Amino acid sequence: MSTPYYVPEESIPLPPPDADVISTACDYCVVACGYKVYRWPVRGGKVGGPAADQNAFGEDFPVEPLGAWVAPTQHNIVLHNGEPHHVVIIPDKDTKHVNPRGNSSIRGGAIAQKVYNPQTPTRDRLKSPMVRMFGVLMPVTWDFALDIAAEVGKHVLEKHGTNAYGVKTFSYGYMENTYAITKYALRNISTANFTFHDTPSDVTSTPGFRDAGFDNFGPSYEDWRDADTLLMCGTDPYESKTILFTDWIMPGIQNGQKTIFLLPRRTAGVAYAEKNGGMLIDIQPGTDLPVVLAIARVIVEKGWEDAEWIQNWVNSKWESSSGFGQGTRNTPWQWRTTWGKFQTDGFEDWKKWLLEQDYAVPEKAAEIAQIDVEKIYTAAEWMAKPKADGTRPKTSIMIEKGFYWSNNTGNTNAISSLGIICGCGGRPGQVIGRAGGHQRGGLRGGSYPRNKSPEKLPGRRRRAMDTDRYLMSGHTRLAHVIGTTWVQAMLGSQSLQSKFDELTTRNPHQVQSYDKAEIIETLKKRADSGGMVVWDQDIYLVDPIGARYADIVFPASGWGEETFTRANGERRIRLYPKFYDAPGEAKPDWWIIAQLSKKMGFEGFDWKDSNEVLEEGSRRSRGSRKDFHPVKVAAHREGKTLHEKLGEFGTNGIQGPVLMLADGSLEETKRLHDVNRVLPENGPAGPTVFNKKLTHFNTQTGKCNLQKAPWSLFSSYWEWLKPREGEIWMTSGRINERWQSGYDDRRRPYIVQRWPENWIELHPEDAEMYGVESGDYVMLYSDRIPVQKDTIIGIEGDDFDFASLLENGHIELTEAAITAVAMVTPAVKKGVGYMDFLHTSQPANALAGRVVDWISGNYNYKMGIGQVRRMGESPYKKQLRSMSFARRDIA
Ligand SMILES: Nc1nc2c(c(=O)[nH]1)N[C@H]1C(S)=C(S)[C@@H](COP(=O)(O)OP(=O)(O)OC[C@H]3O[C@@H](n4cnc5c(=O)[nH]c(N)nc54)[C@H](O)[C@@H]3O)O[C@H]1N2
Ligand SMILES: Nc1nc2c(c(=O)[nH]1)N[C@H]1C(S)=C(S)[C@@H](COP(=O)(O)OP(=O)(O)OC[C@H]3O[C@@H](n4cnc5c(=O)[nH]c(N)nc54)[C@H](O)[C@@H]3O)O[C@H]1N2
Ligand SMILES: [Mo]
Repeated sequence: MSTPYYVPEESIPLPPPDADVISTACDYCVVACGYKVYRWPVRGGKVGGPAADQNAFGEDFPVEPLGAWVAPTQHNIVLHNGEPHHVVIIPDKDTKHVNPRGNSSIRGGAIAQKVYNPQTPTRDRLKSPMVRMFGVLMPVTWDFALDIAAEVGKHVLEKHGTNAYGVKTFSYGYMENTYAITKYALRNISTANFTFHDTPSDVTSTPGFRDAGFDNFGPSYEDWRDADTLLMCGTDPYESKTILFTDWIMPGIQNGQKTIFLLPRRTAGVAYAEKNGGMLIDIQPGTDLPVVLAIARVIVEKGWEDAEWIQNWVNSKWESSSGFGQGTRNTPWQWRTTWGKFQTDGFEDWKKWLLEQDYAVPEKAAEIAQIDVEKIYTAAEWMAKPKADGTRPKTSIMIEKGFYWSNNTGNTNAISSLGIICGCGGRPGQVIGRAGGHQRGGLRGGSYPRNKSPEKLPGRRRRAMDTDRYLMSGHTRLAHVIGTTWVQAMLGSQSLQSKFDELTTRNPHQVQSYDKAEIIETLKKRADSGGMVVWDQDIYLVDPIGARYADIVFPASGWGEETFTRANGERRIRLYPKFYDAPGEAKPDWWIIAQLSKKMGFEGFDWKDSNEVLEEGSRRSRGSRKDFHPVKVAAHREGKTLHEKLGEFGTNGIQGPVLMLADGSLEETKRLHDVNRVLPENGPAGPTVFNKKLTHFNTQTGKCNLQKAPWSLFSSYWEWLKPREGEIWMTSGRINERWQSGYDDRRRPYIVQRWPENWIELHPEDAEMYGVESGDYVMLYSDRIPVQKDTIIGIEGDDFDFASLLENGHIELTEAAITAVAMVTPAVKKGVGYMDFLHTSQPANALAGRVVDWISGNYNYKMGIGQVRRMGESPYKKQLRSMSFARRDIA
């Protein structure tokens, strides 16, 4: 253990009036608040003064009532053009959107601490490429590292085929980067062994939304505010989308919004809602589906459904069938409905099915979820009961990870249907969508070669490869890892880690030479012998993927170190300009990929800067939810680059998809599925594409598909997993103060002090059963973490059901254990332990099974189980300097 202590700086300089001002956005969560960077040279010792005409803010200091504008954590010193500069980075007080009051979360508010400064804990940023020789990662030149990577890469492709070449990458790391990475991996290497940081397979994260016709990010932030009733499933946006909660949802609640949370824990956002008339439906993990369907059942039994909406916007029998032409069943929806388990002939058919499901009877659902049944009736009433004057409440539904990382297909199907009958989708304050995770930086430079994936059921379309299972089977010979911890983020992480060990460090072919040719030979032999070589591209050396397994490490540069573009959770596209020099030889991800691709002999990677990458990629955004292609056309007409044009929009950005009108002006999109929107009569002008989603839903007819959501597809797993004697659920998620694996937080002394290591919330009764108090060190362990061993070719539809997998010997039970500091609190439901989802040294995922949702291919990350054993007192139990065991569910 370290001895975390943090002594705040006392004063920081104010920017002088002539400081450079650069508009950007926060690097962290999907909300992406607008920020301004004030930058001025250290040389000369010039600083701003307290009078309004002496500083860049034009304010007299100290300003009231919020006190000083700038906190010590908002100042840093960086190199800019090789010269030390002060930077002050604060939320933009002048922005009109996203964070219009200039607010920020704890994370974003301290983003200045993220930038590299050798005098701070960021000093260990990766500064040069490294190659592992004699067991040690040694700094080398770019050419040395890239030559090796290219030669070994080409060999793996030639000798072992494209699928032996695995690429696991962030999906969000700015469009310039994701475009380059996918062009390399999907268009050039063309490997099916490809996926993103948050899923083992490149598949949709919300299959039910996809099939119902909902875009994940249709709503705009004001819609969440303007709903009369807002159901939030599996998320407290206060913790994970803070400004969306404080600046959009809280004003809604103050305005009378009825807010419902579906969560196993009471958090600060829940406490605030409850205090203002809202409600928590405190389910046990994995039981959302019966509760959601029970709410729907109450609604249809009372006849409270939005009949007019259903009449106009739900596919009838003939419309449903029109999706099934004579040819191949090639849309994901057709593919999934071939099981015959989801498709309905419209509302009456769906209603009939719903009323036949015993688990959707409120009393039964309440029993499964262990909740008070009255909450189901209340939710139905708030969401759908017409008001005294006959008008309907405007209802919206938000989902996020607790909901769709627990029963992925089932929950997203069920919620789509509940949303449809409540009239959610496409109207102000009446929307359904994801709250979001990371920012939206994906831009595809190639398509996934699905026909190469081994995942196939007879007569059905192939599904994207499960890259973890493929690796576990020893097929991956080269793994190129870009901006993810991989091992700790995926499930059954300890058994995954031991496979990595076996394939890399325990393989006999280890580099014992400084000679490039010999290094290449050794790594080729490793791959040929059934082992694996690893390239890791990151901003820090991460354990174990970089520190232990990587043969080559590529140092990446990120936020503020290159000019980039990204969209947020309401499709708002903004420019993130470079404002300081990256450390050492670190290079942006697109550049690293371009050099490697060129050395491997691929063409089309001769970009001279990030703007060129985006300009090339812009056409790939056409028709997507963040279509910005018309912005490029407009920019060129004005003699500007795309980046220059995007920069003009500042922190307000431009909300996609962007249309160009006949007169050449640009039109933004407030919400998707906007049934009231009138598109230009003369059709799309210039480069514009009219996506069906602009005014309709994303289905064969443009109307929604009402689908069944059978509990049986998931219940065999849930029943088997359900805590047995002495066990509790081990679920996990985010807290406000920490960002992801903590790569920046670990380098912020005050966050380390507050959250020095993994912790677990335990209910007082469970704590008593285990003899544990707050501040005790506990061991969390299990000997029945299920892991699906192999890829099977199914014959019967049910072959992938958990019970069949178990019966047919495809599931192996593994052991796992991690430590944590106990936090005893009634905020968490009895029988549930809740911990941080990603501490690199104590990863929660060790305790969650590596079994994918068999319809979608996603992991159900939230579904862990285990036991608790007290180890003794942690150092935090008695000293008050670090950690805190005070309740967090306080408004
Ligand atoms: N502060 C902070 N914010 C973040 C992040 C971060 O690391 N830190 N990460 C970002 C990213 S990448 C993502 S994807 C998003 C995720 O955003 P969220 O989905 O909001 O985050 P989580 O905390 O993972 O999950 C939310 C809640 O799900 C609940 N939960 C657990 N099991 C179940 C279940 O079976 N059913 C239901 N209904 N709820 C359950 C837990 O109580 C948990 O508090 O957050 C983004 N924002
Ligand atoms: N139990 C459980 N497991 C989960 C989840 C859950 O809710 N519960 N959620 C899943 C989800 S939604 C997510 S997003 C994943 C998160 O899992 P990861 O993707 O593993 O987590 P991050 O910390 O976001 O990883 C980012 C990595 O990229 C590096 N990095 C930062 N900036 C850059 C850059 O500009 N370039 C490069 N090359 N590298 C950079 C960081 O140092 C860090 O190592 O976890 C998944 N796993
Ligand atoms: Mo995520």
